[in-house]
Amino acid sequence: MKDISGKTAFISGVSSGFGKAIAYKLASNGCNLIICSRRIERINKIAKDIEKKFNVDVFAFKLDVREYESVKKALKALPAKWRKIDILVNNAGLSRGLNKIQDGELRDWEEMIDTNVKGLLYVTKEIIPLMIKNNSGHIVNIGSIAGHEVYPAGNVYCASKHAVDALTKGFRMDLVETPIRVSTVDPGLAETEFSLVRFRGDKEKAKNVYKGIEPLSAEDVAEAVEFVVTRDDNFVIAEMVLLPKSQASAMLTIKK
Ligand code: NDP
Ligand code: 8X3
Repeated sequence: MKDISGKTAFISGVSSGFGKAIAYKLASNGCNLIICSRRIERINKIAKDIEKKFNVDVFAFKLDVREYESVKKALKALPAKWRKIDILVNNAGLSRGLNKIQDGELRDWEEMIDTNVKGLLYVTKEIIPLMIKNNSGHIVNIGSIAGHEVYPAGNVYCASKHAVDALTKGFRMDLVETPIRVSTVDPGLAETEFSLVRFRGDKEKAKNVYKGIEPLSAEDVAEAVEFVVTRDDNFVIAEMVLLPKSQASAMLTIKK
């Protein structure tokens, strides 16, 4: 088992859900954190709480992963002590809408592709050179069951997560001659703010998604990421698919 205490993890999308839970979990292993998302007040609060609880250092900043120039600038501006990034968790992501393709909204499609695919690429592009320079690194992408299967009205979200799956495989091939490991953690139904964002704040619709089922929790996903990043250097968990017991596939969930 690899000891990650004193290492540094960069996690995107830490203001809620999986990202937040992953931040607490890695900090509980003694890992220092660089955390970001657009809602800076939430990030600052989380950073303070983690520093107090786990006695680690946290560097928090506001970032919209869709803006390449901001990503580049933020990474270039990292203080020297933060430029040795051992773990990158590409978690920031979202879904917008659940419409048949013929009823889809252009702005939803663009937001999902810009965040889930291009945002992940922008952040990774800036961090890989630092990892290569430091001769170590582990990239963990948060994919989805939607990156393995397509479901009705999931069209563009599923395509974006299939892209994450393809990128994970491509990164692993291209980086095989470097010390950088590449993994993906791919959850099924999990209750976070995901559905609230998908339905643009419609609480009823969001609640209905999880009605009658016991979804995964953000804590479950954080445990999986913890397991992935604490394997020995020669052990790569290429992909890990996580499902709640009542979900057999993206298309088959049993409701009570
Ligand atoms: P949440 O909505 O709870 O969290 C999403 C996080 O992503 C927030 O911190 C949000 O921060 C951040 N984010 C979104 N857009 C941007 C952006 N442009 N720039 C920076 N940060 C951004 O959802 P989850 O925790 O569930 O989702 C996390 C990841 O897990 C996503 O990639 C999602 O696709 C994936 N996933 C979710 C599943 C689920 O059922 N919940 C299942 C499988 C995968 P802010 O808004 O402050 O910027
Ligand atoms: C989120 C899981 O099944 O709602 O990626 O697409 S699902």
